[in-house]
Amino acid sequence: MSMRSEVEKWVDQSAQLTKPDRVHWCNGSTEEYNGFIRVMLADGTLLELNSRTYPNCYLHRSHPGDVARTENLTFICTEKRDDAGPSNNWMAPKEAKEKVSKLFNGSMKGRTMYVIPYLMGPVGSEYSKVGVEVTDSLYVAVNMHIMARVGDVAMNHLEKSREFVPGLHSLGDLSPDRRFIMHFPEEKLIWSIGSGYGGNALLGKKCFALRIASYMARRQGWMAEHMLILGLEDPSGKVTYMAAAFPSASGKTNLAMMVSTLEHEGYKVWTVGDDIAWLHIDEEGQLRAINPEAGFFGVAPGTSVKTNPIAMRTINHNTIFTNVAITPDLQPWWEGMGNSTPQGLIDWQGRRYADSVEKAAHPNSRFTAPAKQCPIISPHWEAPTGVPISAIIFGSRRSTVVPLVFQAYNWQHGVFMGAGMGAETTAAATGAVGVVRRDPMAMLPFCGYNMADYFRHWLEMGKQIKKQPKIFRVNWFRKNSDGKFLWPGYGENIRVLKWILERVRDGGKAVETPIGYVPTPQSIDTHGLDITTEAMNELLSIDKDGWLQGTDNIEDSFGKFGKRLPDELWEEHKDMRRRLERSQ
Ligand code: SAT
Ligand code: MN
Repeated sequence: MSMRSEVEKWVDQSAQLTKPDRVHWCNGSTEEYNGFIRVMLADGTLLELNSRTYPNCYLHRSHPGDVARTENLTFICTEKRDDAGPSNNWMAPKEAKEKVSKLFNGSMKGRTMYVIPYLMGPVGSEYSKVGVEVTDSLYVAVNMHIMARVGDVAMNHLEKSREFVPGLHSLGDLSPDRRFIMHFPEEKLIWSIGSGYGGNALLGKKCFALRIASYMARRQGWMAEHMLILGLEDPSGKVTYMAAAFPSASGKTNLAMMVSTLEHEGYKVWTVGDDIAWLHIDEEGQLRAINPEAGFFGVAPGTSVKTNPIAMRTINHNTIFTNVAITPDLQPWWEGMGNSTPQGLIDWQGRRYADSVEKAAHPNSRFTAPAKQCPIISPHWEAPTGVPISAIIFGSRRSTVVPLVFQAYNWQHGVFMGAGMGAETTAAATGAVGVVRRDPMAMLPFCGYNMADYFRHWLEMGKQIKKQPKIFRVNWFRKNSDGKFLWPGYGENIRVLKWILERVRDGGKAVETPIGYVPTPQSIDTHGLDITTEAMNELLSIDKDGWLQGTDNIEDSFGKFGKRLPDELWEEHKDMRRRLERSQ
């Protein structure tokens, strides 16, 4: 059977279940995109923004109860519960299908089903993969147009790759009581109903490119990671690539698009991706990364000409905004845009904003913009073979304990560092914000199988890489006792990347400490930066009690995996505790 017929067969089955009035196959063209936009403007699901300042930009307001990923309604449905592991919600595949097919039954009646064949990864890359999403949401269709490579390009790739990940999506009634984001990794299938938002609904993103892909990657010997990819150009013009894992809404987009404050010295950043990396080992044993996505689905609040001027230039045309506020002359607005609250503002729910206690833009409001519009997009961002990775960075928000930057002793220690990473929760998922939880490799909500096996896979991959990338931990978010950030962040983070680059090249001064190699305060270039010596010392200080407490938290978190957790990680844990106890 041709691959097209395979896709058709699955689409027919989906249509029989959901009973749409019409089926539309997307071809990915600009005409199609524009046509969809017109329909959405007519039915009110989109509002056109100021065409002078934001040409071809639109606002979508989601259902107020559907504004972020819902981790409690996200399931990994493997035959055996233990294969999903203790960090995932689990349901048996049969039970999941019975339960959710009742909700899909007739869910598209009176509506159109859009069939979206899409390619994740550069055209012509052997690392790229095809998904097919069927959805009754035009909002999803237009977002997928931006976030992935849609249409014939995917169907053509499929003829060679001969494998696709089907994803069935329906808005249902948008009630969280009937919302399920189901993954069947063993059959590489996604079923999502009851949400139209972000990672719940744009199935190419977290559902495929992380949860299903991580499962495939382990079997096939590669890695699917929640990482940005950037190129750091040095004064000689050489570009070194780094991949960095941070939880959602923790500054990946800002780091990936950073305007370096050391540009006059010749240090400059190139963007390859801002959210997901697929990592492969090539024939020479070199780790290489591709960005499977074609767009950015970034957090709007906090994005400004000061914090991320590149993003501001990326998103002022051809962009879809979701749940931001608007000014009376139809310009998008959010908290932290760098100007004062405009008069006559309309909030994210379409109400007049009167300086209420609530935010005008939802804290998880987003922009969807084509990656190619980024002024500093790397010339290699679509290279079929990807870019070579020399450093891996783990980062998260931690107001205390964790220093600005430090380096793991070696790969195994780095895997331990990632696996034990604590992170403060953000508005990207529903639930409390600012609570510290263990978020291994920033993949806690995104690993499609037992994370103990995932750690094992990291350890095994390390053995196969000839020149192992060095592994680092960063934290831009440490605060002093007054609750003020110690580090300026944003473009000044280039100073930390510069030290990382030096370490990659076996330079850069550091001291050996119980937690890893910590830079000496002088080895971070603070030239021209208004920062006190005390602040630098505090940023790089080791809070022994805090770290000992951390090792207890890691013990609890590792303990949940039982015997499946690799012994190597327990050894690293034991060694770190011993080093801490011996230190003064
Ligand atoms: O909603 S998304 O999962 O796409 C964004 C995020 O939470 O990282
Ligand atoms: Mn993300």
